[in-house]
Amino acid sequence: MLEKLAGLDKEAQAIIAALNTIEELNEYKVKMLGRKGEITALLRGLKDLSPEQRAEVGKAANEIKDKLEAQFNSRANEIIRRDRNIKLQQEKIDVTLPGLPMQSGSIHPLTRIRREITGIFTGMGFTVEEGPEIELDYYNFEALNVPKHHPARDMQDSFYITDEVLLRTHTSPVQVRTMEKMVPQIPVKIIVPGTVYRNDDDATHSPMFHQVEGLLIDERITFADLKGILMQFARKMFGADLDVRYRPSFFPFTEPSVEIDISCVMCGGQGCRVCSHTGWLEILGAGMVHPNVLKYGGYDPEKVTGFAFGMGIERIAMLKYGINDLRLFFDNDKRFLEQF
Ligand code: 2NL
Repeated sequence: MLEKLAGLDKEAQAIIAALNTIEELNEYKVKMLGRKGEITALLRGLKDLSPEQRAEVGKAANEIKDKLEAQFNSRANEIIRRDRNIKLQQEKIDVTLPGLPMQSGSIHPLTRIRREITGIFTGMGFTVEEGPEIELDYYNFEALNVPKHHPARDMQDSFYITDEVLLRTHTSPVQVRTMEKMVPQIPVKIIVPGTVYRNDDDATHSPMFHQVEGLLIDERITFADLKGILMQFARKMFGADLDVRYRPSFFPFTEPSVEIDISCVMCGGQGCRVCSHTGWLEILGAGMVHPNVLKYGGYDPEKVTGFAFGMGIERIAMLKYGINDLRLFFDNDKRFLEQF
């Protein structure tokens, strides 16, 4: 039996050394050392031997078993290393291939338009001011000359937090806060972008939207200054050759008040669906600052005058990009956003 073992050992060593793949090696390992393997079968025959022989042969068989096990492992490592080297030598990396394009984000259209609007005004000497979105009724309405029972002050139209605190319905309170901060300095020449909230929600109104307002206070500011600055803005924003018209309007915080239209950017003033066949598009509201509002801000309406204006960023963006549904701005559909 010892001889038979020695023979098996010699034969196995030669075969292991000659095997060339992990699969062949595993197959042979099972054949030799597996449950039904040759060495295992031999060990089963031990029970027919005398106790002395059994000890001797058993010891030899276990030694051979351990030795073969180690040889299987070392041959397997050899094969793995060899295959890896072959692969490394064959694999040619073409360092001149173009890289994968970097996924880049894009600027939200409302952000682009806000920057474009504020950029036009900072180019004319205005500075940007920002303020809280949760506001006191005092700054949002009272100091803006909005009467106590004006419909905008109703619970139905504004988001109140307490009787005195609400989500701002326009960015005008920032202008009042800035007047308080700056008084008695002149000029006050500011542009105020920001998020505002009103309680309506349909195809053309979102409960959250964005505004840019502006304010210029100085000595001898007249309606001619308002026209000059806002005409310049309209032409920089929508095109140098467009016409501008001023329609009388009403806001509690300005007197007189106007709404400013530009000739329709879609049809050039001929009349189309976008301008409801009028040839004109409303882009902003404006007016001379009401004396009461100047007083609330701490300025003397006998010494200084001013004009103010406000526009909706969503509306400007829709006109500029030809977007017909307000909700596209807030759906976060990448197919829409990636176009800007
Ligand atoms: C519009 C019209 C407007 C103002 C906003 C304003 C602010 C102060 C004083 C006077 Cl502190 N006025 N803001 C004035 C006229 C119009 O907005 O259609 N906005 C979307």
